[in-house]
Amino acid sequence: MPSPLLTELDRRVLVFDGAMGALIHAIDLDIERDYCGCENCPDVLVKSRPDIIESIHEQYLKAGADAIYTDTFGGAHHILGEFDLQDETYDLNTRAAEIARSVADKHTTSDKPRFVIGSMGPGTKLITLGQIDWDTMRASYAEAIRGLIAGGSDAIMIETCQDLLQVKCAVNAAVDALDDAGKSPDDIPIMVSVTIEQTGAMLLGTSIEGALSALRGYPIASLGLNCATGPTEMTEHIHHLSKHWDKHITVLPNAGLPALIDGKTVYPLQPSAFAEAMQRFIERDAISAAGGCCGTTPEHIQLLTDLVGSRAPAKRSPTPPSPSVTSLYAPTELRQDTSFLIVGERCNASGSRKFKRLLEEEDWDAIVSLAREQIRDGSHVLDINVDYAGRDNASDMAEVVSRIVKQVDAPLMLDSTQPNTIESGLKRAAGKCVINSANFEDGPEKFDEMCALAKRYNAALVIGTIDEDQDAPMARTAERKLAIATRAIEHAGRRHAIPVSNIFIDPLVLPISTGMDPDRRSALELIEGTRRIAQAFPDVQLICGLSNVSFGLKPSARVILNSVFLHELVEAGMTSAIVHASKILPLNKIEESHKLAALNLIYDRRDQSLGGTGLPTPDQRPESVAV
Ligand code: THG
Repeated sequence: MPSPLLTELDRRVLVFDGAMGALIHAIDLDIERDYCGCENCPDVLVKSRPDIIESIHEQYLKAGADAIYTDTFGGAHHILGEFDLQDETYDLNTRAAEIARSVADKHTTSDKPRFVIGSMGPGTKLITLGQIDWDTMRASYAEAIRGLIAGGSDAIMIETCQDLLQVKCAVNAAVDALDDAGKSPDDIPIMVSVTIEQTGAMLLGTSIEGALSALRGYPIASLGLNCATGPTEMTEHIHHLSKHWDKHITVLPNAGLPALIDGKTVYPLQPSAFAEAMQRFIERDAISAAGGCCGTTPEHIQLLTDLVGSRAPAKRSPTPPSPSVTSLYAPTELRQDTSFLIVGERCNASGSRKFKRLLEEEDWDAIVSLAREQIRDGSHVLDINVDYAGRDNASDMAEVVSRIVKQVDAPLMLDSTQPNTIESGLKRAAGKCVINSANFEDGPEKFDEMCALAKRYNAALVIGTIDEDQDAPMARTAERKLAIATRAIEHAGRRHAIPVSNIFIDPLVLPISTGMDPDRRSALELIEGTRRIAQAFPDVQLICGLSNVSFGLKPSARVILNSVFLHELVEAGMTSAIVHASKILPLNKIEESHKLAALNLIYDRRDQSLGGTGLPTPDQRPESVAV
C-alpha cells in the first residue's frame, strides 16, 4: 500500500511537532520511580510514565500538528546500553510507537489524518570518530526500527545527524528492517534530517552539498535540517536543497540560537517570529514539512499550523547536482571543466615502493602524509590499494581509511580485487567513495557483489572491460572494450539500478613497451575504445590507470609517454585517470621531438624518429627497454 504520509505530503504542507525534551523537563520527575534510575533517559518514560508522553503528544496534536515524533530519540540498542537498558530496545520502541499511534488515531479525521514518525537520534558514538563500528550500529538501529514498525509508525526519521556514516548505516538498517517486516520504503518512508551547526557544516565538517551528494541515491523520501540553529541560520542550506534535491524537504529548527540567562538555556525566538521565518521556507523554498526542535513549544506549533492552513506545497523545479564523489567534507565533481578528474595513484602497495614500505612498517602517519602530498600536487581523489600478500588486507584498509578520511579532504577510490577489503573501507568513509573495481572475469556473481556494495554504501563504481573469455579475458580491441562496457552498464543499471553517471568504465591501459607484437596496438585500441564508449554513453565516466602504459621504461621516458598519452585519451573522451599528479607535464612543456616520438609509439607508427627520448622504436623493442 502506498504510504498515506507520502500521499498527504504530495497534497499539502504538513506541520510536524515541536520539542519534547523541554516539556518533559518541565515536569518534576522522580529519578528512581519515573526514570527507573536512568536519569536523562526519556526513552524509558514510555514504560514508566506513558501518561506524560501521551499528554505531550496530545498538546502538539491539539495545537494542530499533522505528525508527532515517537519518544525514541535515544532508543537504539547501543544508546540504551549506556543505561543498561539494551535488552528493552525492541519493547521500548514498540511501546513508544503504540502510544503515539493511539493518540494520533484519536485525533485523526477524514480531512486531517495524523501521522506517527518513528524518531531515531544519532546517539553519542560516531563511526567516523572510531567510537563504534558500522556492524554494531546497523544491528542496533535495525532492532529499534523493527520495534517502531511493529508499534505502527508511518515513517522512520533518522534525525539530528552529525556523521554521514551514521546516516548511511541507519538507512541500511531501515531498509533491512522494513524488508524483514515484508515492507518497503514505499510503504513506510525513510526520512533523513541532518544538523548543520553554526559553523555552516555538520559536526564532523560535512557541508550541505557534501551531504546531498553522499545521500542522493538512497531510497529516502525526504532530506532536511533540524536542530543546532534557528531558521535564519538554515536559510542558505535549505535554499540549496530547494534548488537541487528532488524529493521532500523537512525543516525543524530550534527556537533561535540559545542564550544562557541566569544559568539557564533560553531559546529566544517567540512563536510569531518563528512561524514567520518558517513561512519564507514554505513560500520561497517549497518545503514539504515544517516543525520545531529545541526550544519550540505547542504555541510555536499552533501559530505554524494557523499560518500553513491547508495549502499545497509550492512548486519548484530542482536541477540535480552534478555527478560527484565526496570526502567527509565536500563534493568533487566527476567532470572537471578544463581538466580530467585526477586520481592519485601513490597509496598503492603494488604501485609504490614507498607506500609498501610504510604499510610494512605500519607508519600510518607517514601514509597520511603521502595522501596529503598527492592532494597538494593536484589530485582530486585518492586511490587506496593495500592488497599485499601475507597481510590482513581488510584490517589495513580499515586503518588507512579511518585515518585519511579525518585528516585529508579528498574523496577515496577503494582499490582491491577483494570485496571484503573494499567493504572494510566503505564502512569507515563517511563521504561518497568510488569502488575500484568490478569486472566479469569471474562471472556475473562477483560483479553483482561489487554492484551490491555500490548500492549499500552509495558509492560510484569502476568497471574494467574484462570478461569470462578464458583465452583473453582483458578486452584488447576497441570493439570488445565497447561490447563489455555496454554489457556492464546495462547489467548494473537493470539489476542494481546504478545510474550511468555513477559508473566509471576502465577500458584498460596495457603496457606498450613490452616488445611483444600484440601489445603494439594497445594504446591506439584504447584511444579508439575510449572514443566509442564516450560516444555511446555520454554520461558515463571513463577512467584508466595511466602509468601502466609505460611500465618498464626509464623514468624520464615514462613522464613523456604518460603525459602525451593522457592528452590523446582526454581528447578521445577520457574523463579521469589514476596518475602520479606531479609527473604529468602539460604538452607545452614537452619538447616537440619528444612529443612526436611518444605519438609514434602510441599510434604504432614504425620506423619513425624517436627524437632521443629514450623511448624504444616500435621495431626496436624490447632491447631498448632500459629502466
Ligand atoms: N585500472 C584501475 N585501477 C588500477 C589500475 C588500472 N589501479 C592500480 C593501477 N592500475 C594504477 N595505479 C598505478 C600505480 C603506480 C604505478 C602504475 C599504476 C607505477 N608505479 C611505479 C612502478 O611500478 O614502476 C612505482 C613507482 C614507485 O615505486 O614509486 O607505475 O589500470 N581501475
